[in-house]
Amino acid sequence: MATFLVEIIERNMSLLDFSSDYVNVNLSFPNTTQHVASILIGGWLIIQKNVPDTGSIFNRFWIDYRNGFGDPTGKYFWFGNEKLYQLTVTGNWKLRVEVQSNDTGKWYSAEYASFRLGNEASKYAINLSGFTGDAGDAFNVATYPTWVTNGMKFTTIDNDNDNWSNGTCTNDESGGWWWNQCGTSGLNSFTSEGNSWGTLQLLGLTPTRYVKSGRMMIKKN
Ligand SMILES: [Ca+2]
Repeated sequence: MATFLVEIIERNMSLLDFSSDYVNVNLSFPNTTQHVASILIGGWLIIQKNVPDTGSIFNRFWIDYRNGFGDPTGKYFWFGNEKLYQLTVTGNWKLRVEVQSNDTGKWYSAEYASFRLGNEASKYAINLSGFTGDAGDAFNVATYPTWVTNGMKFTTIDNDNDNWSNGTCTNDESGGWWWNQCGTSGLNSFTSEGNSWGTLQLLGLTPTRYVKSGRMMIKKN
């Protein structure tokens, strides 16, 4: 299999709403000719950003979540499930989630030592293990089995793969995600009270589960 390529083309970019040093990269994928403008922060590749107030931008169809949308230098961004699948089959990748409490403004983080997506035929099912961090493991809420989203398929408004038989968990506010019935991790809403990282509340860290801003990133081991 071809190797994962990263070409550094620019340094020290400044992003809206997040302050840090960034490296802008082009990604080249094995088996395809596409090149994707992307951003690394401290070696982490940004795969999602959300600052609620972005209209219904996350209320999108399967093909959009498959291919990706938004701008990694802007307020919202989804890297794309197909590219995530192609990257995460090339070796072991870590996932880092950073969330800002809508109540307190404080940031928390969750890391998973292993992260991969299945292919499109598997509906890009997510597989996570090796949690660490102070935000809690909202993908694996042991006390609420129907909220465990680790292992779930991806669901969009036009491709319902969740476990809620009476409808889809992806409504106007909740956006595409790996839903169960439904879950307490969800960062692709366009409202502050749609985005949630439920372990913030379950662990007593914050009054509610709601997330003001958030981002996700991956790094190859
Ligand atoms: Ca359903």
